Amino acid sequence: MKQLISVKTLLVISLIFLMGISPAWAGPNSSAGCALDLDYETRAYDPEISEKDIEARTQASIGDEIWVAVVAQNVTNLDTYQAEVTFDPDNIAYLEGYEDNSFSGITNLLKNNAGTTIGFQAVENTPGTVNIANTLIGSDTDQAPEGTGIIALLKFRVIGGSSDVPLTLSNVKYMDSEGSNEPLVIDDISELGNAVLELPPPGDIYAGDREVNLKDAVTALKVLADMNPDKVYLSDINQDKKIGTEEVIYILQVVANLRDA
Ligand SMILES: [Ca+2]
Ligand SMILES: [Ca+2]
Ligand SMILES: [Ca+2]
Ligand SMILES: [Ca+2]
Repeated sequence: MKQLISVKTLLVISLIFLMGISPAWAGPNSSAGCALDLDYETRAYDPEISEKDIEARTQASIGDEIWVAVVAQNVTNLDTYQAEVTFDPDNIAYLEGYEDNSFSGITNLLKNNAGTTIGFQAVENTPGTVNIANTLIGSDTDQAPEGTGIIALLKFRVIGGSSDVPLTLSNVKYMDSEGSNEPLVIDDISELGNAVLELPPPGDIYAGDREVNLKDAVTALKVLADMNPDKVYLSDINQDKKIGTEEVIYILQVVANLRDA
């Protein structure tokens, strides 16, 4: 039994984390953090918890593919982690997740000291929640990393919405390389940096150019007339997932300054 635990397999992740046995002792990662970075190309992160190179907001339009880097901050001998990213599945669709990306030169934080990981997963078991987990083979503190780095890369597509769309971290837990000994030490991470996608304003039917003007009204009218106009963005006013007279009226009211965009 002891050996099984020290080897730390997927089984450990699923038993300990997913079944929700809660930790009884604060471990070395009790002051660690986790943040979502909407631009992984800037990643000269501080080893402590900070906002340096963490882009928490970005402009997006319907149809865009968005990469989200999940960043563990200020860790100590990180060995195993789990995290959840939640979102409104009516607004964004989860496409796929990776533990790192050699093409972009991104190595998973767990592999910083030449360690080997096993059991990475980033799966959407329930709509709107991606469960992330990963673990380092063995319990070598020289391999287990310190500081800050990317622990998952998630790809989404924007499919709807016309306002701020949040991506929210929850249920983030870290275990250090000695934490799998008895008693188990798993730290609940409370310093969480969430992210927001800024979608075009309501009524921006044409071009997704973040302006509401007559072109948007004309495009909406063409849609209603089955003329299949170009550059149509579904910017839904009344949540029926289609462009109708409600959108036309709304846009005309904005254009006429009868209401704010
Ligand atoms: Ca960044
Ligand atoms: Ca270490
Ligand atoms: Ca527009
Ligand atoms: Ca509508």
